[in-house]
Amino acid sequence: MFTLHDYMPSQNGWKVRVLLGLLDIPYHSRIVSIFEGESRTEAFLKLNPVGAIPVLELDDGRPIAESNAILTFLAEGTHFLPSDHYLRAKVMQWLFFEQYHVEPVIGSLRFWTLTGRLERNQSMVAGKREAATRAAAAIDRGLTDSLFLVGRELTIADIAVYAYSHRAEDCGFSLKSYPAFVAWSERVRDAIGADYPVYPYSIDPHSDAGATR
Ligand SMILES: N[C@@H](CCC(=O)N[C@@H](CS)C(=O)NCC(=O)O)C(=O)O
Repeated sequence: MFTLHDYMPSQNGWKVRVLLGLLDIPYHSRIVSIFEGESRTEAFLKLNPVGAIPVLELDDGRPIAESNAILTFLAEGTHFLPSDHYLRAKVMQWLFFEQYHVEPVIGSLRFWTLTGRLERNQSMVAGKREAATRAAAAIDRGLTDSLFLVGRELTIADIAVYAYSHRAEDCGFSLKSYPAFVAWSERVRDAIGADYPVYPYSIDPHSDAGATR
């Protein structure tokens, strides 16, 4: 059985949990206490040299890190990753977009906001907020003529981009000016279903959630 090295408040981990669930793949969950340094131990760095979850460990022990690489691995041969050459490249386009324009932007702002780290990162906040606006506008424009990011069906592009972007309001960012984005969020939420909660950082006593520094 696969093992998912995970941290429940992580939306990168959430992406993988969602796809494993939608594909009905049983797995063993191993929680990594990232704020206590468990992702930086020698043993964990052998699984992922960067020292971050999620990591999917295969039955034979081989690890795959980076949430979107894991999604691609799991989705191969399923309707979540089209086999058509062009559509596959379009899925990749959104996966790379997510890692550059969404996760390090909305993901970071949300993390700082929810764990009391905004003030200590103040010098980067204005730039990130501007980048978040650009990302939301890009997602909105990308959805002008289509139900999902790539065609008419949910793909791993939607799961990846939705993971952090639909939580933008957690860091005080209103999505009201992006109607196509909001309508798509509702479609993705309905397609995914209610079995995949977003966990607050406050479930982890080591996260400093609630601090104001
Ligand atoms: N680009 C990576 C980012 C992974 C990442 O930043 N994981 C965070 C949790 S969301 C982590 O494990 N941080 C622990 C650390 O940096 O020590 C992905 O998409 O998987």
